[in-house]
Amino acid sequence: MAADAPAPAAPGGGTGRERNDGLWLTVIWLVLSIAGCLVVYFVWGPHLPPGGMSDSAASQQFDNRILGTVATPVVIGVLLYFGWALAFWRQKPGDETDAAPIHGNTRIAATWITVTAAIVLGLAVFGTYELIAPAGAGGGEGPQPIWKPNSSTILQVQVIGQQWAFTYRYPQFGGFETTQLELPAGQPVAFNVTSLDVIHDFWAIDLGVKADANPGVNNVAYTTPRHTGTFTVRCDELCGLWHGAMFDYGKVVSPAAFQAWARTTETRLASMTAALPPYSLTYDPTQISTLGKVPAELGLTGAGGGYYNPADPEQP
Ligand SMILES: [Cu+2]
Repeated sequence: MAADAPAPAAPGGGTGRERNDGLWLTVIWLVLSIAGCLVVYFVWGPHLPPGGMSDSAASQQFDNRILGTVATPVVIGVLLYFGWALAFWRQKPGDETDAAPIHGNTRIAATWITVTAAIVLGLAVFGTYELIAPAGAGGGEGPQPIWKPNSSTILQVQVIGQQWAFTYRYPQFGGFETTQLELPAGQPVAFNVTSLDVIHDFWAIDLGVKADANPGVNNVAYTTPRHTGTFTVRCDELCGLWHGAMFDYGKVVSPAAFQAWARTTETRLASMTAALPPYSLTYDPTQISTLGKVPAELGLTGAGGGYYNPADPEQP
């Protein structure tokens, strides 16, 4: 059998019409793919998640635009071939003949391997670069991050997860702890993410930040908010009964507004901060003797938020 066999005849036998299916499919696929890629990149792209609220979010949106654009010709090719087969190659009523046997096509095989290898390897290089370029792309990098923002003024924010709330400590402002997450626009932020009990996951969706919160581990993630607004924070690791309720909202404000808020909050919570254990990258909840006063002052009830009392039977 010749290696370079011609394209197989349509199953079910021809009707006498000579139609070059390969040519037609290629032309239609090319036209639809060019149009589709332009629509995906330029029309749909700017609306893809997670938006452009931070540098890592914008970088992820760019990645999604590129990946969507690369996938478009593939999706169009599959759907077009499927539709074409249904429309033109279906079995005619009463036609019992078999389709022509196919024994391979070197040109198609070589093209397939070359194109798919180029796409996969190209995306691997692209993905690696995109992970490194925006200081870790908003992902948790563990306790010793390799990729850091190129800045000497990084705002440190500690994210403490526990069943079932996140609280935030600001070590550069006396180490106060609050349920409010506020960030200044334009300044790089280091999230030091940890947990007091089980594994949680700090996901600041619109900021493109996502880092596991593990007990006894400081997991660092970076981003730089670009403009003011509100963003959603969710726990993204199934962490118990009220996991679904473990979400809140953060704010990006102007640098001046942030300074005012942080100074005011530092002063307002000074007595509570004094009752907290000293700021540390991780905490051992069984060693924390501070009791119910802190959650109460944080305005939290039940098991959520603040440091829990190990002796409290209500606590996990
Ligand atoms: Cu959780």
